Amino acid sequence: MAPPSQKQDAVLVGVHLPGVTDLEFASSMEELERLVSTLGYRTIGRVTQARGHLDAGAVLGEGKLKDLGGLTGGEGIVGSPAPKKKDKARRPPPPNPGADEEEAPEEENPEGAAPGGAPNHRGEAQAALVAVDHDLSPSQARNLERATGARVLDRTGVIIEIFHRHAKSREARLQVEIARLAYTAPRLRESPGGKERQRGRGAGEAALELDRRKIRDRIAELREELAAVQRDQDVRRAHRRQARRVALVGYTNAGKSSLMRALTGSDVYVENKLFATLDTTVRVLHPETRPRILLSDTVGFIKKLPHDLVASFKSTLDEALEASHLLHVVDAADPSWPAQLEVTRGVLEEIGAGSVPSTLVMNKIDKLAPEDLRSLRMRLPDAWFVSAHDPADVAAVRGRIVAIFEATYVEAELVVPYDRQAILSEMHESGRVADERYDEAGVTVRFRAEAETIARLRTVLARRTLS
Ligand SMILES: Nc1nc2c(ncn2[C@@H]2O[C@H](COP(=O)(O)OP(=O)(O)OP(=O)(O)O)[C@@H](O)[C@H]2O)c(=O)[nH]1
Ligand SMILES: [Mg+2]
Repeated sequence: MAPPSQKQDAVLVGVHLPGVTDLEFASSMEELERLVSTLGYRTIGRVTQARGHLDAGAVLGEGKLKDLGGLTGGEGIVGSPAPKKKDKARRPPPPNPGADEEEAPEEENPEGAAPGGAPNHRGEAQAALVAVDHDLSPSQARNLERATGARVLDRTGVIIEIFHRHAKSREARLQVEIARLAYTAPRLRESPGGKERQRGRGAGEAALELDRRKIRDRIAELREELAAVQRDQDVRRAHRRQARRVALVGYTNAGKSSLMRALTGSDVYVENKLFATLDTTVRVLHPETRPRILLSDTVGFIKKLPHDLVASFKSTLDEALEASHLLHVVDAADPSWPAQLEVTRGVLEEIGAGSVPSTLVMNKIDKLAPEDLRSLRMRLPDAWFVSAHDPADVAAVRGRIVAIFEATYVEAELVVPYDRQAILSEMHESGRVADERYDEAGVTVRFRAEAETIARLRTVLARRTLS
């Protein structure tokens, strides 16, 4: 999906907590910046602080909160009056999200001013979004909104927004909507200065409870719809189950879709953005093998993937989980690849794919210095080292995929009578015909294929010969 045409500004907030290394902290902030950019915002500043814990009130200490307010046009104090402007961004999605309208930042903020309304007294650029690299409690989020006058999203909120905007298939859209509502329900509150306030606190609470109930009902409805969509999917999947399947899995932006394109000659979506792919796509390995090998491209993983999304995306990934082999793609040029590798392994375990045979594919080696590549090769002797942009590497990957399947082949010699040519063509379809000799009884075929295929063909041949 195209990003909003008019980029808006964001400020990132990170607290460097004890036990987190400098590299981990830096790469986490870097990743947040990319997530925010995927949402269509430009990062104009970062407010970071080393602290022993996250402040229960507003995450940051007083001084840092003031700095943050300076970047957003807010007062920078928790006691600031709630912003008056009726800003959709700050409000939860409507309890009936069936309409499912796009929430592009510029729509929320047509004038391009900070949602707080008041212009920054220094007349500087004001950020409309504060993205916090930690999970926020509803009250921390509210306090930060008060102090900054900006929209506040935590990491989970940012990720859910991205999924919400990018999900295309019916199934993915339903899954994201469920995750989004589940995330929103506890964060619902009376809108400040709204009608409920005037009607008195009791009425406000009742309205809030009603909204929450509507959300719960809506989630139940969506779950039913999802179950129906998934039943359809299962039927379609069952038809494909025969085929041999390889799934590309890995951290977001590792290069899965790039490899998929190169290996299948297809035009799946590739972008230097996080979560470019949200749906599983299946294509045939190209040039085609006999029998065909199918390749699936899947949604990328990310650290702290909201648990709800892991659960809901499990079914998007089911397709991949049925693969007989996983290619675990890693961005070898990203210094935090070891952590990304661990995250991916963790999620694979969580969704029950931990035992599917897999091969590590260290991608983007064109970006590595020769000495770094050498030491990586020594460290990971079983991994494949490739650049998805190098046709020779891609051809090698294809060859290795084919070899994985052919390694399980066994060889047999079958005699096919001349009046059974259909069987001969089936053999060409389902395995590798090494040699054909023509004699009186028929064609003697030296054939390599999976043991079950050979057993099946033998049965077919024997049955027809007897009759
Ligand atoms: N230099 C270099 N860049 C690569 C390579 N492979 C992929 N990229 C780039 O990395 C970025 C991400 O590639 P994608 O193929 O979209 O990554 P992905 O793993 O599908 O990402 P998600 O769908 O977000 O999970 C794109 O800008 C690619 O052009 C490579 O081998 N070398
Ligand atoms: Mg992709």
